[in-house]
Amino acid sequence: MTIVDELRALQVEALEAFGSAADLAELEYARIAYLGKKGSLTAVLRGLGSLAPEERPEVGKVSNEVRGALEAALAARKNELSGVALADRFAAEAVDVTLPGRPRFPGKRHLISQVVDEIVRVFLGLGYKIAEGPEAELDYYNFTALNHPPEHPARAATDTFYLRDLSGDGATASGESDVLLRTHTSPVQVRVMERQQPPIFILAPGKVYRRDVADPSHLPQFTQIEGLVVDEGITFGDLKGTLEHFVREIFGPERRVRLRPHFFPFTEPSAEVDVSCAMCGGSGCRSCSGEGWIEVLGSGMVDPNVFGYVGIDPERYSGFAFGMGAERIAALKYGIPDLRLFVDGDMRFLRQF
Ligand code: 2NL
Repeated sequence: MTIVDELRALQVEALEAFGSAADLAELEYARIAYLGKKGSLTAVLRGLGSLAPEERPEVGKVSNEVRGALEAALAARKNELSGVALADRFAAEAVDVTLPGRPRFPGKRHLISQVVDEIVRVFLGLGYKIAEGPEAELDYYNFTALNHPPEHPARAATDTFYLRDLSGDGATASGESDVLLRTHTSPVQVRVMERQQPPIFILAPGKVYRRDVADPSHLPQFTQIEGLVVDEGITFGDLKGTLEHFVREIFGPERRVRLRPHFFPFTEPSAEVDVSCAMCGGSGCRSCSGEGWIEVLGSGMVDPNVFGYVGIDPERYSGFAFGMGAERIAALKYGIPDLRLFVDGDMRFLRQF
């Protein structure tokens, strides 16, 4: 075989190798094999030196043609394979914009916080101010100034969490007071009356604590909302109108309100407030135990003894007060059968609201 035949055979072989390279890496191997420093074409050209002078022009011409053909074929195949590689990458990274989105559950306010906000808005609308105070409270503000006699059962260590229990009746001769976790937010209102003369229109929402075992209708910690109005000429009619407005704002305009006589140490007279049952409209059903009415809060006219403790003149001023549990209001409004659901932290329940 002449050297020219060898070159032509090499060209055919190399073109075949370039054409069958499946990707850029295989093509690079083929380039090195034929056109590299130690490649087949280079090896043939090295043999040129031993040719007879009259053969050289012809062989040189053919070898240049072969090199040119191989380089052109290599460039064309490289171009082709790069296009394929890019198309493969686009296919692998493709995003199907027609797929439905994955559902996300961003955080939200707890149902009790939402209900407290809703109630707060109703009273802000009536011109009330929000009042706050300590959760660790003095016995004096939680019980004594609220007209609880020393032997009142709510003061027992079985009903109230004591943080500092000095003597058993709330105070010592030195004037020190027991410290407890407040059992209602009334002490917040006592503190306001102590430093501010009427007119007083306040709402006191906050956490309160009672030594109860959790069951469907009791929690050892819950959220109380109390309201207090003190001014000249405040009557029981003002109390009733205020509570009717509140009930209709929170539960709906068709609900009726009923006041039942009751007793609280800090109000006289006192009344419990019932709302007509949402389930039966008042005729009686399972949800209201056949009563037609459901209790939602306690209320009354501020006892003059309480005014005595805080330095407000009971001859000039009168007032009303009310208190409710936010968890109980939420349970009634949303038909929730067990208050413990609010504190168990089960997201399947909480997410619904
Ligand atoms: C209930 C009943 C009530 C009050 C709270 C109050 C506060 C002051 C003076 C007089 Cl400073 N009264 N608060 C009055 C009546 C009822 O709460 O069932 N709470 C969960």
